[in-house]
Amino acid sequence: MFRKILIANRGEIACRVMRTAKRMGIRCVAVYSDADREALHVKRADESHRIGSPPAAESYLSIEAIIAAARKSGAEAIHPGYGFLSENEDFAAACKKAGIVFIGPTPEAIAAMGDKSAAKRLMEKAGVPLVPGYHGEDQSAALLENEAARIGFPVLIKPSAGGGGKGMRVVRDKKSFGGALDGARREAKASFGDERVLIERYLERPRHIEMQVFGDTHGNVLHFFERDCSVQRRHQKVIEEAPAPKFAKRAEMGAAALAAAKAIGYTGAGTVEFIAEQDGRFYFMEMNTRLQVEHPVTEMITGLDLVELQLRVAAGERLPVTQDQVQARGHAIEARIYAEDPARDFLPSTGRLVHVAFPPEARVDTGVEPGAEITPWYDPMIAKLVVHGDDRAMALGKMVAALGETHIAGVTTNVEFLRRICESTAFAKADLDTGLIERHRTELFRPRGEVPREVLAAAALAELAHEEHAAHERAGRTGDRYSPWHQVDGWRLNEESHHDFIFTASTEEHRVRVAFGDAGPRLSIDGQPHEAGSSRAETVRDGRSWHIFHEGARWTLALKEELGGPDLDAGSGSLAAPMPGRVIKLFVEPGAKVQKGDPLLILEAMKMEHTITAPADGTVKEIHYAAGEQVLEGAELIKVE
Ligand code: MV4
Repeated sequence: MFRKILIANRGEIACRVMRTAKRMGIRCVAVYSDADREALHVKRADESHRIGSPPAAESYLSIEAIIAAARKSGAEAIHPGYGFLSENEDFAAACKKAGIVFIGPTPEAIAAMGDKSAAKRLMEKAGVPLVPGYHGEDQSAALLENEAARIGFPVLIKPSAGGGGKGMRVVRDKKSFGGALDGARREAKASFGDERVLIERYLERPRHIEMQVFGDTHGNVLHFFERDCSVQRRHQKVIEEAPAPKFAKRAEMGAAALAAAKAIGYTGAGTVEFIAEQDGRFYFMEMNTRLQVEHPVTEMITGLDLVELQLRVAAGERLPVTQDQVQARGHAIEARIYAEDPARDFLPSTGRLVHVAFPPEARVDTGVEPGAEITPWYDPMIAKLVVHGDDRAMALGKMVAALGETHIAGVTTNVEFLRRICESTAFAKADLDTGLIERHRTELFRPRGEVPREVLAAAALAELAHEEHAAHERAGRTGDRYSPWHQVDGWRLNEESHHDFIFTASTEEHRVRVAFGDAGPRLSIDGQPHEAGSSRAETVRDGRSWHIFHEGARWTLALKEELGGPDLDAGSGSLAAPMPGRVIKLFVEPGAKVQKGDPLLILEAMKMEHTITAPADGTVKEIHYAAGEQVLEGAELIKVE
């Protein structure tokens, strides 16, 4: 086994790879751009090397910089993670040339699957089912149109060079074919520098189901079952699960995936992607020659560690299991948590993570910690939440709970959106296809309404508690912990015994009054008395704002101003007791010169003695009570000028 590996990636996948490598006693080398100096993957590594400036092209995509870092560190192998250079055949070849093991397939296998059209021809030869269509070299318009008619409308024109849905055109009848072809060619040329297209029968409600495969260098190839990744948004996966629900063709798909992998002598972790019709018929789409983002759901149902297997296979070991030994147990679901704003067309949200808390019950793969920054330079994924249950319903229940306990502040996230998907009837029924989000957009994107009163109440009480705590801190510093100058609960300086808070949340404005009585605080919200409810809320302070996590939603309330609170920096004035009590000692007489902090009198209330001190240097003008006298709430005790 390797003694030291370099991870040519960042974020959660770099941390994920390191977790397994460290468990196996392998030393880990991180690489980082200037934007990632403080990143978690750098902290988690045994050693780290700077590879360039923030743009990926100048760092994480720089083959030379990464090979140089590997040489310098003495790493024997490089794990590419996903994205960046993971499917770059030149990188795999450069590693080989440098005498470093690329933890992945051969450059030839990467190349064979990189050309999507050539891959389909190869798969056709290997007997892997393809969508009925045409993917030949002859690109004359007349021939393509004839092929479309032969396949039968609707058809889909796809760029040969592209994946990911870019430049695809649905054509519903023969007369629109010519125009659509011209458009598809122009877009393919602009996007991929290659105007060749292929034509397929258009599937109206396809599912995305993919098979995890693994090959070793001894000729063994296994599959680790399928994942359903149908819940996507603009070709970005949102939720993935394993096994695929309501899917009866696992064995056939497994056999097809093995045939695909064997056809190219595949080694390492790979994924064979299929599109499946609602009745289960499936067709090869493409093969990803890397570890996938969603690999954890496969790990959760099989109990295998795919990174460990990658390392073993790359080191020349045999796969440690046979196909029969790989069993699927239960159901796993993964949700991708992104720093993005669903209300703003999923615009990435950058900034510092003020607060990050994940549920202990879920597997959380993340590359960030509280205080980390989400920068505009890279993919804004914050974490992957993965749950496992005996069946899909149990896993789904766990996911809903886990999303509700995922509390992130500082950036906007898709957590609530994910929860809505998980709570939707379509997803609960596993009525899956790639159009699920679009079809249910009214339900999934409905506005969430006004700030709940419970949330406003929680914010007001949290702010009050915070101010009280801050007052005690100040009192602690000035040596008089019980001075009412430093209290915000019952003691007021010529003020009423309540606090008013005005909170704003986007266009809303609410006033919360907290009044103090013998039985504890009483709240009123926008003039209406508020009874504390039974729901729980977590509060996180962020400057003059509060983030309130309540029933799966996050609300951010800005404190507009505070009315009726004590002026803690009061230089002079009168001192009033907003709670009833008794003066038990006087330290001064009228006319006495006092210095800031001098004790003036002691008041006893609620079984506690409170020493009242001078707020500033000055002269005692009036004393309204003698020792032993009862004091009513709000009464002015003493006046200092
Ligand atoms: C299709 C299709 C329907 N019919 N092919 C989109 C990405 C590309 N890799 C393949 N894609 C599709 N190919 C035929 N013949 C629908 C899609 C498709 C899709 C596929 C998988 C996952 C999400 C998708 C979202 C929209 C369209």
